[in-house]
Amino acid sequence: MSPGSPTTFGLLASVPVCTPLRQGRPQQQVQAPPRLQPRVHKKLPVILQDGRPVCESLSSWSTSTRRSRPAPRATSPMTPTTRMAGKEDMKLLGMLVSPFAIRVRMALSMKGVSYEYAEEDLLNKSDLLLSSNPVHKMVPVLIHNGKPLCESLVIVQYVDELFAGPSILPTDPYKRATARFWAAFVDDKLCPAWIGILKETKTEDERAEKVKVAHAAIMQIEEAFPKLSEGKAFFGGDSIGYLDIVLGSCLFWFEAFRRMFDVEIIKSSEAPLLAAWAERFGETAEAKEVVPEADEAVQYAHKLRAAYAAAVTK
Ligand SMILES: N[C@@H](CCC(=O)N[C@@H](CS)C(=O)NCC(=O)O)C(=O)O
Repeated sequence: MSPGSPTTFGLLASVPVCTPLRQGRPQQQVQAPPRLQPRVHKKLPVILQDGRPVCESLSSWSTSTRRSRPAPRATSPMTPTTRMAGKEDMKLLGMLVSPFAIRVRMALSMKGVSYEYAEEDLLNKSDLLLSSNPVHKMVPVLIHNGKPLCESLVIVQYVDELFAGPSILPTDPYKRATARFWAAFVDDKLCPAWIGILKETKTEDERAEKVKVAHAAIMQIEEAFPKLSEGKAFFGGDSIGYLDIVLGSCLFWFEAFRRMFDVEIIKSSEAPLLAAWAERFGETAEAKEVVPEADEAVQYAHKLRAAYAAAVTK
């Protein structure tokens, strides 16, 4: 949108009944918006910007509040807080096979930021992790000049905003909001299902149920891929961006499940676009630099399942 161009915003938000879904998020049956996220959540609010729907309140807020700002640039804007990579005091608390930590490592790598990396033992968490993320006690935590930041999506956006260089999130406000919508979808719908395969399944039936949920989420992303990628190789266009990192960081775990349980989360027969995207993602320099071999995940999974089993029989 160029500054001053006519824009129509319509907000569909008038139905009063809200049912908490997860973490208090309102849930409401809503008529499907016309395009782009047509059958995903069916919830309010939806903002219509020039006829294009933006779903999820946090995504639409970012779009609507940017209305009067200057037109986006192709690279991260050099605001007073935007820095050149290189001389920052950055420490990342991560774990080799944590897809969430991998997102942050990929973002730092894309911006050319050097940082100290500390591998956490999640069965014996460090005092630094516990004091830096007292709320969730999880990796990743990025400690920048002594100040901790938690939650992978928050950290990736922080890194993107802080450092100059190619933008990780789309610079266009609508595409940016849409990328955030789908990132939230990956974390709210897909991740609990595939992590559930690892943690919560004892029988084949339980596993099959989790695989079904993960698969359904994948099919929705498959349907959205052509529009999000605009016919290009990646969600981010010709090179990887925010959504590529968010979803791509999970792929080696899907391969681990295939090896462990003979289940397929992305079936090339049913999700050919995502299957081809996953191949391309794995071939990128960024993925090769940071994403571990699936066997690392298999080994970790055995260790984790043994720890869960021991905890249950105590
Ligand atoms: N929503 C979080 C999820 C982070 C997460 O699940 N981290 C896991 C490792 S993959 C963890 O630290 N688990 C430790 C625990 O559950 O105690 C994010 O995006 O950063």
